[in-house]
Amino acid sequence: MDLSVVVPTYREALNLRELVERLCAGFAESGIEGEILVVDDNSNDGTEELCAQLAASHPVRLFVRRTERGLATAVIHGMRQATGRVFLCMDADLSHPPESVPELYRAVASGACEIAIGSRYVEGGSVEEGWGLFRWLNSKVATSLARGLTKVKDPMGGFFAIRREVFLNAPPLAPLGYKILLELLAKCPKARAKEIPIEFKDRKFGESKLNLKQQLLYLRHLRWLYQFRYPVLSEIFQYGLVGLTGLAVDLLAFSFLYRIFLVHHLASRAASFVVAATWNWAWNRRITFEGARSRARLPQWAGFLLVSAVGFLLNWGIYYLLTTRSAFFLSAKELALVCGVVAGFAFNYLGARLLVFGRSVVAKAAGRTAPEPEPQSLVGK
Ligand SMILES: Nc1nc2c(ncn2[C@@H]2O[C@H](COP(=O)(O)OP(=O)(O)OP(=O)(O)O)[C@@H](O)[C@H]2O)c(=O)[nH]1
Ligand SMILES: [Mg+2]
Repeated sequence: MDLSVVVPTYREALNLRELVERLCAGFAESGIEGEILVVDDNSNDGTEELCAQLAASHPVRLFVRRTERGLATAVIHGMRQATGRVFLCMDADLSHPPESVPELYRAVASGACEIAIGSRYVEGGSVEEGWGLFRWLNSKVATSLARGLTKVKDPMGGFFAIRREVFLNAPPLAPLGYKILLELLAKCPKARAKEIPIEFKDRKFGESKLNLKQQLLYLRHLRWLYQFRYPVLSEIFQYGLVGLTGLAVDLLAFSFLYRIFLVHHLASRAASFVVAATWNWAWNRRITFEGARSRARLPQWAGFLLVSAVGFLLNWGIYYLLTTRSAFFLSAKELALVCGVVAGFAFNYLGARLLVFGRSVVAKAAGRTAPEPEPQSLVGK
């Protein structure tokens, strides 16, 4: 088998016949021995009956997942059953032109690349006129957020061909939501990718399944992928982000106690420190070091407070030492302040990572896997 085309479907019965016929015409014209694997998530819209009909005269196989939902995991499910030398993934709604499939296939089969991407954003590629500003902006923002993971111009489209071995040898895949191509590009950075221009068409039948929930899933997926690619950097980034919110909490708590309850300013300062450190501990436990969430809370909290207090003293102590011992820093107090903050932050982060939370987050990010496939019903051989 040359090519396995995997098509995830949810309520696409109105589009499937045309898709299969146009794909098969392309196979015949280009002399490709191809199969089409439809992975449906229990649409109950006639997809099963239609595939049974199509399978009589076309190389179509249908897999139905009865309980699971999700585009990306459906694609993985299909690719695990595929027999071609090249796998190709495309939408069912005819947005991805079936006539481009042979070109994508040839790019991979010839060895020109390992992943060939049908791209809207390289020269010659296009989207249909009438995309509103919101839709265009949405696509652009989503793509820019993935810049640190891939240089590909259109990693969001979901129309791509991939060499069988690259897929099978990829690290454990755990996509959330829609972005299976981004998952593969991020986890297989050595695979050579090539973008081939396509004309993207808007769907004529059926409804889009891309909703707000999918967009939020995308943000979580991005976080997982950045953790996978840059485990230490993303940990420091998240730690810093939590720290910034902690600063706001510190300020709020201090003003509340000092201005409203008229507590002595030093007592207010000490109390707001405990409140902010507790806030930071809780969010770091939940987000930055989520692998350490199963550990006992109380000793972890106490350890975190201790590390934060030492970090605070270090911060302040360095400022004090620099400005009392050095004439240079005496006239550059802001620089002394920054030195203190950087040293305090570094100590806090290292202390939290090594002493309080442990090192489990990296392993956690690398070890996430997609759910195991459920038993399937099947049409076609
Ligand atoms: N198996 C499966 N397929 C899905 C699921 N969600 C979407 N799909 C399919 O994935 C493809 C892309 O979904 P669309 O709804 O077209 O999403 P989109 O292309 O981003 O949105 P539009 O541009 O509005 O069409 C289509 O073939 C859908 O049927 C799902 O949960 N499970
Ligand atoms: Mg679509």
